[in-house]
Amino acid sequence: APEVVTLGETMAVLRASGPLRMGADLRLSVAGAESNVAIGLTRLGHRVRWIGRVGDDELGTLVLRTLRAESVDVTGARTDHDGPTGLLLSEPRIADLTRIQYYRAGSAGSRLCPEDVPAAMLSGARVLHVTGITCALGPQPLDAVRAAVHAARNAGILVSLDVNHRPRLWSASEAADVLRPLARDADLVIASDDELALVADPSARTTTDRVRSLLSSGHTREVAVKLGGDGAELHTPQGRERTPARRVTVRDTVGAGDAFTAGLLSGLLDGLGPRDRLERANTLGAFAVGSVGDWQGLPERRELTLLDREDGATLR
Ligand code: KDG
Repeated sequence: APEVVTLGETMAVLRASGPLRMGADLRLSVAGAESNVAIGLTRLGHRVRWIGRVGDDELGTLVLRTLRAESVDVTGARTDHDGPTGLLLSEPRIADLTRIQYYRAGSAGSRLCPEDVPAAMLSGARVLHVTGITCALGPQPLDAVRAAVHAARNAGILVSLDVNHRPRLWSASEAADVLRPLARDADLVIASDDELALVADPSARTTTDRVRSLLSSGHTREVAVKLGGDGAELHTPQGRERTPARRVTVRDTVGAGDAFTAGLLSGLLDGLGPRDRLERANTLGAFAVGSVGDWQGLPERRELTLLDREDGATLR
C-alpha cells in the first residue's frame, strides 16, 4: 500500500529558454503541484500514489510515463476521452521570476470527480495530501478533494493541505470561502506567509495570530509557514521552530514549495521531530531552487547531505 496518496492535475509543461515573444526554444516536460510532491517523496524512497485524469493524447502518455519512471503509483490515474491533457507555458524572465501561463480550461485533469477517489484508493495510507489548486479547478474536482478528505478523516489518515493559491484560477475571496473550512479538516496546513490569510480567522492580522487561529479550531495540529528566501516556520503543539533558507544559487524557484512539502512529509513518515522535519523540508526546497525544473533536481536520499559540501565543490 502507498504511504501517501495525493490527487490533482498534472500537465505538460513547455519551458522556454527566454522570452516567449522572442520565439525562445521550448523544452517539454511535466508539472503539477501534487505530482511534484509525489516525486519529491518517491526520490526519498517513499511509496506514493497519484490520482488524476489525463487526456487520451500523447501528452497524457508523457505524464503517466514520467510518473511511472519516478516510481509514482498511477493505478488510480484515469484516461479521460472528453478533454485534453492540460498544458502550461513557463517563461523565465529573470532567475527568480518566472511567468506561468495555463492552457487547462476544459482539460481532462479538471474533470476529476469524487468517483475517481473511492475510499479504497486510500486504504493503508498514512497521509493524504491535497492542495488548493485542485479545489480551484471546478465544482467536481473540489468535491473530489472534499470526498478524499472526508474518507481520510474517517480512516484516521493524516490530512495535509497546501493552500497553494493560484490567482489565475480564482480570486482570493473565492479561495478563502472554500479553503477556510477545508483547512479546519486538515491536520497539517502548509502556506506561504501571504496565503495564511486565506485560511486563518479573518479577524487575525499577524502571522502569529493567523497560525494561532488555525491551531485553535478544527483538526489542525501543525502549520508550516513558507517565508521564501527568509526560510520557514513550523508551528506544532510543542511550539515554534524557525529556520533560515539554505543558501544556494537561484536557478528556478518554481516547485520550491512542493519540494518543501515533500521534505516535510518525508520527515513525518520517518518519525522525525519538528526541527528535523523542517530541516528536511528546507533542504528539498533548496534543491528545487538550485536546479531548473519543478522536480527534476530533487535529491535521492543519499544526496540529502550534498548541500553540506562547500560551495563550488566537485564530487570525485
Ligand atoms: O507548484 C508548482 C506548480 O505551480 C506547477 O507545477 C504547476 O500545478 C501547477 C499549477 O497549477 O500552478
